[in-house]
Amino acid sequence: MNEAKYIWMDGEFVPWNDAKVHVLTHTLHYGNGAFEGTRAYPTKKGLAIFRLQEHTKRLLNSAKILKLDVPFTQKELEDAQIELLRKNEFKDNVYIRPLVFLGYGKMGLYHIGAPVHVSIAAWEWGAYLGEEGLEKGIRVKVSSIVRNPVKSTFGKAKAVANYLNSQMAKYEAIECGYEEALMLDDEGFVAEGSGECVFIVRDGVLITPPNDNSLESITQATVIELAKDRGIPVERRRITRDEVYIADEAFFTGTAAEITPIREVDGRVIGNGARGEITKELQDAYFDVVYGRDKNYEHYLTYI
Ligand code: PPE
Repeated sequence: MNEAKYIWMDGEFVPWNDAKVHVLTHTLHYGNGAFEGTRAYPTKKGLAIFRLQEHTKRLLNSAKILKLDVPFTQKELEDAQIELLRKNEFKDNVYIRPLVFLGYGKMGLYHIGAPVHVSIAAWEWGAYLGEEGLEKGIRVKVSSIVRNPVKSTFGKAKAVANYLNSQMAKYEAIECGYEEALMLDDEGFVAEGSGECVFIVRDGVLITPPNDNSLESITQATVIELAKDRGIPVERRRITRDEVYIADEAFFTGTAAEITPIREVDGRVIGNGARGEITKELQDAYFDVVYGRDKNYEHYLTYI
């Protein structure tokens, strides 16, 4: 773990090693919490947080869905993230992890009345699926674990509890010798990765499923915007597992995963088994945006 100097906890900057909770922390037992994952990149004008407002809004929306009353405003949470990055004096790519959780003081499932806490940690975090993965692509397994169905879970929330499913899918994929899992929805259509949305390319058309069975991904939305800007046609529709097998290109998107090409799925080589052309174009475009090299997208950056 890349430790940093401070973690923000309920309005205070606490030394990294003192950011602790009680073992009877409600969220630890019953899994009701909401989190975010946001990245900041070094630019010519210093460190810049990518789409801070959208990520912070999604955190508050997640909390609303989960009936967690956050005792901070959006502005306060944005300022806390900016200040945290300043205080930690980061030099490299940074991952920011805000968490809304229920603390100590009340046990039992009825969570109303349990104290709501917010913590924000940040640390330097490189390529999520490896530097080599970013360049050469990764090997993926369709998971035996179904993505949390909308009938019984809250897919619009980045809820702590949603990630048990993702964890098991990821574990299974790695145990089977792959690098990442691709989960299907409860009807058998392609949903998302354990922590990423998925795209395929067929005959020059970029295709990604609607967010009925995937997180409303900020990276996915950015990639769609970048593609449209470049005149690449985009379709949002359901994808079947076998359609991924015969795609010309495929890739994952996520804050942590950025744009990671997929070179193989269930033993089927995707396209020519390397990072595809459109994937490369969008990956380059994405990195230009987050590293502050594309003037047209500077409005997505918050310089700290
Ligand atoms: N689907 C899931 C299930 C998901 O967890 C993420 C982000 C996405 C899609 C992409 O969303 P966005 O980051 O807004 O483009 N996953 C986060 C957690 C990764 C982790 O291991 O922790 C992330 O990328 O930050």
